[in-house]
Amino acid sequence: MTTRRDFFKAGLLGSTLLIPGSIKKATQLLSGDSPARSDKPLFLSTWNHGIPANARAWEVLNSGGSIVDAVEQGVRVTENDESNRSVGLAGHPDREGIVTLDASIMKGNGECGSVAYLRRIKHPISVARKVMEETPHVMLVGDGAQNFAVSQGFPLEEETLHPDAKEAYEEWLKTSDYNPLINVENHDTIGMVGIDADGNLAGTCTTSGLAYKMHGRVGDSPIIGAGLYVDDQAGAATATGHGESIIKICGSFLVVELMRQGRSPQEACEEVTRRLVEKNRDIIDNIQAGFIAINKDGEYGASAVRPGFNFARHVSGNNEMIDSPSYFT
Ligand code: SD4
Repeated sequence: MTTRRDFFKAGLLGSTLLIPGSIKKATQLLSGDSPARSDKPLFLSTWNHGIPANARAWEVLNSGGSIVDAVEQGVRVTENDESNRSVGLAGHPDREGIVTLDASIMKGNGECGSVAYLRRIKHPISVARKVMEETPHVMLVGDGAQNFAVSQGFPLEEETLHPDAKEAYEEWLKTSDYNPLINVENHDTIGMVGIDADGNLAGTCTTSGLAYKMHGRVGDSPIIGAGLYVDDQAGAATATGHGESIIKICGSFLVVELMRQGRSPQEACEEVTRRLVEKNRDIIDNIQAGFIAINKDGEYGASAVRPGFNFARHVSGNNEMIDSPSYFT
């Protein structure tokens, strides 16, 4: 059984974070009492694939792109990665064997766009950006989103499963065990938040969602306020993990609102993780969820329900993985 621990304050003190090239005390990086400070620009991205995504974002910003260009181009690297089973068209399908993609993008001035239940389009994040910039709407789904993408010049890809995803799906079909929970083995959505040298914030989130989900299921990633929220006056946050529990607490919006009220990014992420745990007691033993955040001053934080969540931080030319603190040990 999972045991509750007063991790966030006490647990961090004894723990260390493994970082390529160096080992730092967790308290030096992530602590509710002394916010982790960073120089600007800064990028944070969820999971190991955050490293190449951050590297691309950094490159785009350094070559004159805007912060929104950077976070879009950054996660396109992950959408393109054929070895990734939870982002892009090489991802796991739903229970009918169909890959459907969700993505969102947001700028610190409140402009945002998203797509959900999108098929056969390689870069949903760029379609979300087009929704933001070329339509009077925030969100397009399904056939409408696909038609819009095609009208904007996005190619329609073949609807075939990646061979590894096909093999796993055929294996799953033998039992068709419907378990719409996300645990540590079943993750990989990329969420990225970034801040430029002038304090402009932006964020992106893109996923193929929960493996073997019901056809038509949409997670938190394309829901503004759930999977992503950005406000130049306060900060930016994004989420990964079990989408239903993140939606129920408006997770990313809540992180940003707590930062607006003066909490550090670390305190805000921890408080929202606590809220998620409290509201999802019945399934909490089977789910993972994590948050990362930056505030308008370039301080950052992260937290997760359980161990295993990590994120990539790119600052001052250093791109490194950091293990997130977690509510349960
Ligand atoms: C979803 N939040 O669709 C996404 C999945 C995810 O790590 O983040 N997996 O619920």
